[in-house]
Amino acid sequence: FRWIPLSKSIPQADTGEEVIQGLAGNPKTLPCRYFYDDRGSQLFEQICDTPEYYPTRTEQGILERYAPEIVKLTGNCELIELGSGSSRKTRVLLEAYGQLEQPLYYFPIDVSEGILRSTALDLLNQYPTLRVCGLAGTYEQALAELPSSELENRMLIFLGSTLGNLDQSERDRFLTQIQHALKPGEFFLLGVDLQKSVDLLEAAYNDAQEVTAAFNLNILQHLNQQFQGNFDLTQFQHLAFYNPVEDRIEMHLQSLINQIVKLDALNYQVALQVGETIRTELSHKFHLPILELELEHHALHPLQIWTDARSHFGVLLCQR
Ligand code: AVJ
Repeated sequence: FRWIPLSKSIPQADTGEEVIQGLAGNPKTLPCRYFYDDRGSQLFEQICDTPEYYPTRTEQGILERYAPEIVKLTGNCELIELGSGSSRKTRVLLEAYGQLEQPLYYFPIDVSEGILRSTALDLLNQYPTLRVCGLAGTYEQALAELPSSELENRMLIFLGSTLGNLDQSERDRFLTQIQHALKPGEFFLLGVDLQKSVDLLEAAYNDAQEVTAAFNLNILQHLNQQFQGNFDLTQFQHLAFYNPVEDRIEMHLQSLINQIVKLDALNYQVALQVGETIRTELSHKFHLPILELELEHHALHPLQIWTDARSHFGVLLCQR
């Protein structure tokens, strides 16, 4: 089995099952991957450039500083990235691995095919010797179909604290999948957002330009488009706050009125009371010693951990 350059999309009809499950639940929730249609991916890129959203630039700084060390620890390997988006932080790694002057393989995986294609083209222009094969699909789909190695060694890359979007049981399942996808000796590079003052955390999800609010509301637009829905975006407002019991930011969309919304393609409707919320995202903030234990528990052994000077963000290189 070989991946097809430039991009392969796993054709699997989206039944919307998880959407119905989420909206029928108590509390009401939506799977956060529905943020990332092409417009949502663009809005996320804009969030990364707001002054309040510190994670992207902090992680980038750590990678810039320590990429040579990462390369030294792993040697040449194939880079497989889950949730690659614009690959903006990964470019630092591509540069560093490029120094080895050996063939370099990069497999970006993203649910948003638009950003995957444009990023892959861009990278091929910028790094002519790079071999890029993209895969449009979910993490579950991708981990079940990882490319067979051309090289001895592979490294799975999971940056941006996307791990924080999973709840405990989802995280457990995900780390088990990573464990099984990797052969002993292969690597897992993980970026995670760390616990810090509530003010800084809440500001990062309530930026003054309200890009995060637009990003949050766009999930409804995506559902409208994909499932013939009639969500009225002006009848919802963005909420984001820290939940100190669970150590996580929660994003919600709060209904401004009593309303009934239909998703025709799913033959489903949902009633919302004024003030009721749909929880759209969890973003856990990690405590490194606890996370290390959790990784060890999945046979992913942290070899080295790097943080910024303020310990706002952590990058962990783990070996299976
Ligand atoms: C990059 C998906 C982890 O949870 O911080 C940014 C997404 N949501 N602002 C995060 C996000 C609101 C982000 N992840």
